Amino acid sequence: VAAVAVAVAGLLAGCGGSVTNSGKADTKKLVLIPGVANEPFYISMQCGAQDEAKKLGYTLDTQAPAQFDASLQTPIVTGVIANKPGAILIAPTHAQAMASPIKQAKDAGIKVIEVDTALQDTSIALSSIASDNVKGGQLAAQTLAKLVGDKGSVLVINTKAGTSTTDQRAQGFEDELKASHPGMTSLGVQYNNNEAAQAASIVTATLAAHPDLAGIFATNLSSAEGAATGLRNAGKLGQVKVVGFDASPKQVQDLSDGTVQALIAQNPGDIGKQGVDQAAAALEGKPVTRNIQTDMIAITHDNMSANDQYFYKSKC
Ligand code: T6T
Repeated sequence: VAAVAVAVAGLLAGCGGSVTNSGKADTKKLVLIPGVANEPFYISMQCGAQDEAKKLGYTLDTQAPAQFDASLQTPIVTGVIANKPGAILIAPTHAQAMASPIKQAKDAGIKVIEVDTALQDTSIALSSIASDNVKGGQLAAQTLAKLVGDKGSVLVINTKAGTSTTDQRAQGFEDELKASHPGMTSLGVQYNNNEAAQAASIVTATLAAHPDLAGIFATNLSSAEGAATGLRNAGKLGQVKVVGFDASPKQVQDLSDGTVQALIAQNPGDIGKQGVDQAAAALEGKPVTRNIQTDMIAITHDNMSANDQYFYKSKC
């Protein structure tokens, strides 16, 4: 009997989607699907989204993949569709690979808002809220140029190819070097699979081949945290200048103790807040803004105490 009960429960769970699907969407329910769980950028985004949802009378659930990977984010989207929330706020982990599951959400009548990363196909989401990532890459190049005296070879550490934001940052960085910093040579882009340990290994290998490496642009949190570790391991702290994107507690510590020289901090709390505002507007039949840019700032050791509102949170 118990086995039958389990089997029936399993069947019901399997059919749960269709039962709810036949019902109407819960237009007061929002779901945030970040790129990865337990990471200060997305935690800060979630804090901003939660506060705003509460203020506007919505509930907000968060469901995040264990790794920044489309194959892990896809089943989360599929599961969320079955529960029919009014809207999803999603950070797609891949500009193309996430198009199909996210389009299924749209086709099921769920309002789709992109937070931070975006799909290449701009017809699926109603609104996208993000930093100006090309400009962020440009700002990183200008900041690194000052730190290395506008000369020498520099390395770009990126996360995963196909991540819209970090690809734009790398592009903005490379374009700015070509346009305005002829004395600097880029050794090109290397990918760390969004793992800090891989970024550290990239730094070790690059230093072995290029002992005169002048600087590193680390395009996100994992690359910057790992770059700092790699330089520490190699005994090259301070000798190789690092400009990193993001401002996790570890990154802020690295800035404070001089391991990295600058951080381009984003405003993930505001991305979450504005994502909820756009979702609410879409659900309430009000005008929706297709693209919203949130602010970003270059923080150095000298101005860090004045900018602590940009430091990311590890809990709300
Ligand atoms: O840099 C952020 C985010 O903007 C990017 O899209 C992915 O990486 C982070 O989440 C930091 O880990």
